[in-house]
Amino acid sequence: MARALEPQRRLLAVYTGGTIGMRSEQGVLVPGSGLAAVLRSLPMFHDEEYARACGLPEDTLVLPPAIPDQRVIYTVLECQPLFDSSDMTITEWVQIAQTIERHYGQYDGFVVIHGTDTMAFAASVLSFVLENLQKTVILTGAQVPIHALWNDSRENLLGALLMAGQYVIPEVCLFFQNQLFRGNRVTKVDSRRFAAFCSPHLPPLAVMGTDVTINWELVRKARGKAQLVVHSSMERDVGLLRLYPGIPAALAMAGAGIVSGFDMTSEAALAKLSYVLGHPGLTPDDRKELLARDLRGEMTLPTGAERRPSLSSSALGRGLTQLLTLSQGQTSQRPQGAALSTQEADAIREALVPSLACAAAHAGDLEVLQALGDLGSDLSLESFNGQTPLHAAARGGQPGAVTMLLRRGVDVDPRDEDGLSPLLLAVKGRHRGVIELLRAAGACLSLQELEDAGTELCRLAARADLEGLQSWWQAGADLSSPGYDGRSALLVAEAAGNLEVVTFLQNLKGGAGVQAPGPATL
Ligand code: ASN
Repeated sequence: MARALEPQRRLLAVYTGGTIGMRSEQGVLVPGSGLAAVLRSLPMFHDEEYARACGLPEDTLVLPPAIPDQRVIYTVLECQPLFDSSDMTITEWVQIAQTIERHYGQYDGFVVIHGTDTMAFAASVLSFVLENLQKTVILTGAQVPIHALWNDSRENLLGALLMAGQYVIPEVCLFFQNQLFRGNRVTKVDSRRFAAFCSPHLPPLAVMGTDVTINWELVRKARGKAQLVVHSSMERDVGLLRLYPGIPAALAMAGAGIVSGFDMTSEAALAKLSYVLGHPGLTPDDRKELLARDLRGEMTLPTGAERRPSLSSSALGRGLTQLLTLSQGQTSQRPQGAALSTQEADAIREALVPSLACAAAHAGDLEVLQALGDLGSDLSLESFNGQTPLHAAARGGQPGAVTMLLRRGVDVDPRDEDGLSPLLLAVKGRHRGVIELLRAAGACLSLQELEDAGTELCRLAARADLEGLQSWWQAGADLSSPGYDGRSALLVAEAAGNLEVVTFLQNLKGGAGVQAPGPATL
């Protein structure tokens, strides 16, 4: 995804209207046709000599070389009619996406010349309509027409052509005033200054100064060789409601259901609603789930929400559960098009249950765990590395899942392929609630685990990790066990001057004892 090095890169510039080409008609600015001819007359936009030598057609222009041995050749496609962007709607934006789709194979990248008034909406809509982009799509426009002596049209358009011509940034972007933004993150903030747009919650993907700086870590990766998909069925009947202090509940349609948009701009939220509600064949739950997901980089999810998707709320989780019920003889629930024999369904079920149960236990997804148990699945089955759902629940620090599994009678002290027990995993994760539950059910550290503990205890004492030491103590470890050099955790803590740890270990010695409490009963 670095700089594209082909000697010639071909772009399609779709001119939809906007101020950039506007001319005055009876004192009023209206979108002006013939942009290609204007660009042809400006040496910064066209190298006539090179074009003639290559025999380029009339509507195709070529930039002077920005770097040696590479040319950006671009064809201007002028829309009929041209728009002031405040007159544009989803219908026109879907048409732009379809134009890109029609020419997708012929060009290396796309520039959409658009009015600024609704460019943030257009960029947001296009980001959802165009799925699996492998090529750069950049919207740009201007505050002052290209015909004016002092204008921003030239640098904005030239910058957009250079970015799309030289780099593969497989997203819908917006270029303005030397900055390349993710399209669904921008909002228009000024109608008079040249810096008309800002991206309040995401830094620019690239900045053009004396050098071009690209923030590659922000740029979305193309999905393998996936085909471009154009979602043209967008719902038009969507609206924006601004919340304000004291807004009446009836106006907020309380009870209609709310899905958090996190840091999405209102432009992106509106476009996403239109995309998700217009997507055919989805249930209301599917739509809610799509709305809550980051689909095109339009919002930043809190890390916890990203890491713990609920299997029960996902189409995958439900589909799998439905599939699993097939082997229970409930053929009436067979999904349309599924033609599995009972033996095949049984084989799939046996293969899937351990991994599904482990994933559900680790995420604390009691609903899926319960559903799997109710199907008669064995919840002590081991997954690929010998770990059981109890291991997963202990590693994930999920007391609810641990309780459910113990109540279903699973073995409390199973060992995985590396000899690790759920209790040891809970200790390593400092999951005190889980440790308590496992100890109460009779789980014990093995002799080997107890022997190995000495060195780990000294390491924790050296780092003043009181919680770590408490976890080992709670799990039944002898905190006076020596480390590899014969010193105890207490000696190490004293030497390091970790007073809190010293006090804790001395109290154990004097009172409760350095030896941990024995297992109680559940
Ligand atoms: N009214 C114009 C438009 O959005 C404003 C502009 O392009 N600067 O088409």
